Amino acid sequence: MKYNAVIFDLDGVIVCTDECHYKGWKQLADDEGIYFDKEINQRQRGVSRMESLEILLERAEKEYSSEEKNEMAERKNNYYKEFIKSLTPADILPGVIDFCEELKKNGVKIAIGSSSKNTPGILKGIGLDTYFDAVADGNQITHSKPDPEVFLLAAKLINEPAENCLVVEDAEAGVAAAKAGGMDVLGLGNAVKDTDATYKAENLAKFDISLIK
Ligand code: B16
Ligand code: MG
Repeated sequence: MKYNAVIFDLDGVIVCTDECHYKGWKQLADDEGIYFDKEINQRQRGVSRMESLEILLERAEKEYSSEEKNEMAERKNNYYKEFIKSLTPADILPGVIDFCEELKKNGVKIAIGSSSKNTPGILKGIGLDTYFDAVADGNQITHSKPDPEVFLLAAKLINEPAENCLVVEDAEAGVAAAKAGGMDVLGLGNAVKDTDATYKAENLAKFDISLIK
């Protein structure tokens, strides 16, 4: 295979939690009387919880103190956690398992690189908590995507230099993070519009694996 390892983003690549994030932020925005829509939500994909809150607050009519911001981020996370409680293995996105099994069969290591602090709970919910060779997530990093930190950490955990790793991403910030880390990228979903992606596919079920063989 062309790569020794594949690092997967979580939300939007392994499991579709995007709608849960949207609903959590929307509920918070409604509580506070702040305008929020799906276009604004697109810009929150791949970036940390606090940075996502700052994006939402661009439309706020008043200033919030840092205590208030911490409370709001926590409130959104509580809404979000309620929504993701019902995740099961049936929520794994199309093609994920077949793709990973093919990689494993060919001796390619697999890892997660997610900005989300909820990664451990989500992986448990979908039954993949022991499936990956390494998990790098929002609990272990200080700079979220587009900074490459989470992908560089994942590469380090599986002992592979960046150039031997392929990142699978669905968000602009994630594609930028992978490129900044010196990694090739397979862009899925919205990231197919991203000219920086090395390969593009609507989802993993539609990706022709022979391109990386
Ligand atoms: P949390 P990913 C990202 O996950 C989400 O795309 C992004 O919308 C979210 O703000 C971020 O995780 C932080 O999530 O609030 O759960 O810590 O796409 O990098 O897997
Ligand atoms: Mg994502």
